[in-house]
Amino acid sequence: MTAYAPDTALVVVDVQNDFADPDGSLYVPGGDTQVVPAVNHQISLALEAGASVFYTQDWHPERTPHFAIDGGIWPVHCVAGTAGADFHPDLRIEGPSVHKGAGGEDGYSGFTMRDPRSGEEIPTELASMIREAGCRHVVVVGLALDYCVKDTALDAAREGFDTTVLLAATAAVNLDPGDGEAAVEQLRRAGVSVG
Ligand code: VGL
Ligand code: ZN
Repeated sequence: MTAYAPDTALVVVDVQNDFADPDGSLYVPGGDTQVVPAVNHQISLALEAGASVFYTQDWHPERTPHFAIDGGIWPVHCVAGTAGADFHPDLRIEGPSVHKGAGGEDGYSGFTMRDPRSGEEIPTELASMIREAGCRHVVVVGLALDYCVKDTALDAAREGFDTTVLLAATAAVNLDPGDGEAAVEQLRRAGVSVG
């Protein structure tokens, strides 16, 4: 259980239809039934305590090396401006959203994007938004534990934020069974609290 305070940022990762709706192209089991209500509960607790809430959205062009059709590993998902990229309709929206990947960048973190050609890491505005809100603690929830939640939390810790991932408010893709558990191990080794 996390105590929220005014210097906490709750980062809600990629609770979008393609991940959270059973008809989405990259549905994460439990995204709708478990994750959306659990995330909404965290948003309520955060707001009651005066914490800030931020969102990320996976936001791809129609063609990108992120997708299997162009050499990546994923089905087409979260194409900018489509219904699949919209927030799940039941998600409470209480803060700004950072869109990642609109220029065809790859990578999973809400804090950085990777240029698929040069491999260069490009920061998003998320870290500065969190700092400008006066936050030192970051709580990460949303989808998916073994990709965007993990990489967002690892980057938050690298940025120097005291970082927590709430397992009850996330779920794993588990492309390989055990990916979710491996993600938890990796997070703990990096000094992220997993609760
Ligand atoms: C994600 C796979 C591909 C995520 C994004 O939000 O975890 N996973 N793109
Ligand atoms: Zn993606």
